[in-house]
Amino acid sequence: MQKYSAWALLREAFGGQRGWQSQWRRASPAPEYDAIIIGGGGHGLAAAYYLAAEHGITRTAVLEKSWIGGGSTGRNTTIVRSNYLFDESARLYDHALDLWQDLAQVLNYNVMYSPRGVMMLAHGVHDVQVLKRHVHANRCNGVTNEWLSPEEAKAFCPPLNIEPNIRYPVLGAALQRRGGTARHDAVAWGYARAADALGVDIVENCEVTGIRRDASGAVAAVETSRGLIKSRRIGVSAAGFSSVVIGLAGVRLPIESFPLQALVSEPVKPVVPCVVMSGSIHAYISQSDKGELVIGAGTDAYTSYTQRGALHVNSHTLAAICELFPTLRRMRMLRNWAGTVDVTTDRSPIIGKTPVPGLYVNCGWGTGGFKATPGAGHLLAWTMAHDEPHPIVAPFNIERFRDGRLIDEAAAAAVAH
Ligand code: FAD
Ligand code: PYC
Repeated sequence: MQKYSAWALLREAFGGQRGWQSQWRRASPAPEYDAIIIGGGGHGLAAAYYLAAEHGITRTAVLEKSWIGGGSTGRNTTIVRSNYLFDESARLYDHALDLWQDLAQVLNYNVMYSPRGVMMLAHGVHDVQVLKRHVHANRCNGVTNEWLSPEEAKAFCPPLNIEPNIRYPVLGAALQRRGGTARHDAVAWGYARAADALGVDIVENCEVTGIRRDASGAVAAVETSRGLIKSRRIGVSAAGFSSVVIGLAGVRLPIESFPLQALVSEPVKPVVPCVVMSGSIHAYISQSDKGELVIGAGTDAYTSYTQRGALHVNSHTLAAICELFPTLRRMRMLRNWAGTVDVTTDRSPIIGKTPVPGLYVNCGWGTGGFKATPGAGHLLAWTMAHDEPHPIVAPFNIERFRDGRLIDEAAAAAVAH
């Protein structure tokens, strides 16, 4: 027979949740919501906003274990683009890009979306073939993208070194003029303020530690560091930690988590007018409106949840940046950091229903989910409200890994991983 300690019996009597001591003091019933979103990043906050604004589901709680926007939303390098290869991805990322156009007006919050152009460099024959394939596939799908000669690339970005004898010669570039940047934390704050105004509760310092299911197997409540909260509709948008959170309901995801690093220089006057990326040399650069050069690397080579990365990754990236932009060689680094990204086998996200009734997931955006923030939130909200996948996200289901219907976007991810 199983033995219980007095503490375990007391905890059981108060519902088994970790915050049971405070429940003892308060002895109030657990609050109940029409929807819960786990994760207060841009995606989760956007989902809560669209649930309220477009589906009338205003009794929604966003539960965030630390502070809103403190995850990858506030750590990313803000690149927005939609030049992915496959038809399914073209629909998904262009849907997000469409929402970026008037997001500041919709939220009445300046998200500083700046379509200054995203240029992807080719350094070898294989790069040229891959990027030209993307240009042609994008144009067939109505997604803007064009091929530039090295001279045209330099005209678009004057500090770029196109000398033929350098270690990474520029043989051409794919340019998406509609791509660009936005201010990452303003996106989280804008969605949070707009959702809050519609009645959504945003609860910070509230870590979800358990997901409870009823006798039929459907979700019924979450256990949190602040007590039990009930809901029959739960969306998980906890990038980097999604397999841990979804695992609380007994579902396994084909996801691995890696650190992804970036850094900024001291601020200087405008010098880099667009975004320049190079997937094959693990480096990319843009300049923020504050003047800092924003530089990023590929993912670290090992799995980790640490949100800090290995030094050699940055030094490799900076060597490549200095070769491509010799005028920047004497710049100083101001700060560096990392975030945790959750990566699927095919480098495409998972959005939709899970095998557990009432439990929905939005994850696996890897190195590229910032650009998707409005679209991911919009489509997750639709899916939760209708209890069926929105047609745009239907191909991005969990079952594709079982059925072999992968959407392999590793080359379009542009950031090596
Ligand atoms: P997050 O902002 O990470 O939000 C998830 C939230 O869930 C976090 O706040 C976390 O605290 C919370 N959470 C986790 N577990 C729990 C729990 N148990 N209970 C409650 N809350 C929990 N993408 C691009 O498109 N362009 C880029 O230029 C780009 N650059 C990047 C550069 C770096 C260095 C990094 C790290 C990422 C980059 N990305 C980029 C990827 C992008 O940042 C992410 O895909 C995107 O921000 C994910 O948004 P999110 O809202 O889903 O996640
Ligand atoms: O997806 O465009 C992207 C990106 C750039 C840097 C990290 N991710």
